[in-house]
Amino acid sequence: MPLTDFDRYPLTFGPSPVHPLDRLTAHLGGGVRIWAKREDCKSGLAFGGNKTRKLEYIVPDVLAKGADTLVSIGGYQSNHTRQVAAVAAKLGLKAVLVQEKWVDWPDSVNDKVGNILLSRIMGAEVRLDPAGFDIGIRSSWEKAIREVEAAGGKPYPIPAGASEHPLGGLGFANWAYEVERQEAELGVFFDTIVVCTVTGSTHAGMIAGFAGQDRPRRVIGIDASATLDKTRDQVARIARHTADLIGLDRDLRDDEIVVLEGWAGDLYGIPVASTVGAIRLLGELEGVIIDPVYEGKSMAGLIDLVCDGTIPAGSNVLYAHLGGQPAVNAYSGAFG
Ligand code: 1AC
Repeated sequence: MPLTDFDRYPLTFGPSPVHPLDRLTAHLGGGVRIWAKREDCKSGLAFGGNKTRKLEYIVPDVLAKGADTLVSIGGYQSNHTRQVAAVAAKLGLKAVLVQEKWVDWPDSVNDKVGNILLSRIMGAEVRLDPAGFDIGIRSSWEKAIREVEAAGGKPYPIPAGASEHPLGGLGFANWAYEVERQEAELGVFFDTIVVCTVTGSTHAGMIAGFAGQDRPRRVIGIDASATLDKTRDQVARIARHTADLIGLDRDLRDDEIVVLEGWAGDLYGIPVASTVGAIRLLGELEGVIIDPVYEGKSMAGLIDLVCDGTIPAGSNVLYAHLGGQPAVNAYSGAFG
């Protein structure tokens, strides 16, 4: 059915702002103009971020099912679980968050500050788990769901990044239509979109949403999972599922599903030199803060793709800022 017919529970202020990054544009040259669309500035919930937009399409199902506890999962510095905690607080529900040790990062406060601190402040029950990184369905999360149930609660399961949720792609399919409306207001066409991708539904939703529009554009996912094949498969699967849900009347082509490698380093969540360089550059030139896990890696990709001409002169690039910056507090060691 058309996207506009899906129930949506508003959790955000409206469209996320779009603005040019003029000093970055001048610094990189290459005849490419760079803009940002700011998921970090879209809601009043715990510093915002991309997951809130996805949760807008999931909350009606939570309410319809009469659940009293959102049960979700991520790494210690998960942005997703922080936004689940915020939404639970706003709705008067409980949140149980399984936080796995997805990243072996040496800052001693990595499990205490940043995103995880915010989740604790918002009253979520945070359960630390020693398991390492994986974007799939996790036994620790399934166990937490069973435990909430056994204790008499009514759990509502939300997988990592809301990505494996059947409605997880809708929020960013809607983002694609929001971009189209903003383009009409701004008098610009973004021929290239750059987005970080790990669990996949942000990127997949964009692909599905843009696929229903008249003018083709390139949606470039920059892998930050360092498990490229898993992320690529998950993006493709969620994009096709979301396209079906919103009634796209054609199959997605393989060339619409672009996940590039080269900026993740060897491990999810570990910043490499290009990540730190990109974070510093955006901070110094634009006063915009990005994070070491997601946006630092996608911005490093954007910089290289402009500098090596892969994104050609004359392009208008829209960089999706997904709002992961609370994690910087847990990464002081990266900035010496
Ligand atoms: C991995 C889903 C993810 C998060 O923030 O936990 N982006």
